[in-house]
Amino acid sequence: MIYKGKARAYANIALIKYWGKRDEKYALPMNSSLSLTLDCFYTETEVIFSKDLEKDYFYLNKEIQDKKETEKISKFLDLFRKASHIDLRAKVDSINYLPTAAGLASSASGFAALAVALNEATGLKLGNKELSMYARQGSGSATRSLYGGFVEWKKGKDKDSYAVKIDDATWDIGMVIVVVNSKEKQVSSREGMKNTVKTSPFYPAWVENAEKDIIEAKLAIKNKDFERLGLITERNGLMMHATMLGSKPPLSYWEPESVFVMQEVRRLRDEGIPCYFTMDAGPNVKILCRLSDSKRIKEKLLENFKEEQIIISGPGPGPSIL
Ligand code: FM0
Repeated sequence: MIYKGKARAYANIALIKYWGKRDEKYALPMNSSLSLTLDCFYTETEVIFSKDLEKDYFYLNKEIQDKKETEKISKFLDLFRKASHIDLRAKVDSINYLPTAAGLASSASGFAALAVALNEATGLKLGNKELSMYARQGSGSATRSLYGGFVEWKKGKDKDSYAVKIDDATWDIGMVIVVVNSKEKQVSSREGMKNTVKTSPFYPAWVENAEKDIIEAKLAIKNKDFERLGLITERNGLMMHATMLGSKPPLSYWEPESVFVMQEVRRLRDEGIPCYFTMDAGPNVKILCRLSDSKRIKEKLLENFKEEQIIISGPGPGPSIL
């Protein structure tokens, strides 16, 4: 007996960030977050359950993964094995499609693609809301990759925390991603956020403010008010980094080039191009802009960065079954 499924899911970048869990076991977030799904980067994953397999196998970009990585996947497979009563081992084959070796987070598109492939393979026929709750338990940011466009991941009550679509983002909006460095990060977001929750005196203020930012960002999206959305995005990202700077030991993902790009964005804005930066748990900078301005922004950055360090992306769609 063989059960098989294959799916594609796109990455997303948070405009209002997720940083911290209130429950580690069920991966429940402290605050709601809001993202834009991107079309420049996606993961395709195939999963096959078979009675001929004596253990789980996980291939990433055609390379077999070690015990630690495979265990993470096995735990995620267990959620679906339990729900579907399919007690077979599986082979998971995952490929990340990126324009360059960008070192961008792939856990969001990765776990979203795996969740959709597993839904197909097990025949569970879960809806997107349920699937986003499964994806959440693989990686928090994956919750939001179950939809295209602007997506909110609602923090919810008790164990109820899932993603909803806010807007298709079919207006003139996009991102320019500046890859300043593609080295492996030293502190994972998982560990970084855990320690921030535990030790940063700024953390309660972060949580309180995040809910206000969500309301304001949703209003800006509803009114297609790009500048308001940009300003709230930039401020929220900086506040997340301020919160982690306050933790013990202090945590920072910034590199000198990151600061340089942030200053360039401010300069571009002064020159009349509306654009706003945000950063995640790494040194790369993402610039929210009008898609129609993205080429001009890229040209400006080409004065200091190489072609392959600058990626333009439009809004991406939700996952698809392959
Ligand atoms: O995406 O511990 O999902 O909202 O990217 O796997 O739940 O890797 F800037 C950081 C992503 C965090 C913000 O954390 O953590 C965001 C971040 P996990 P993730």
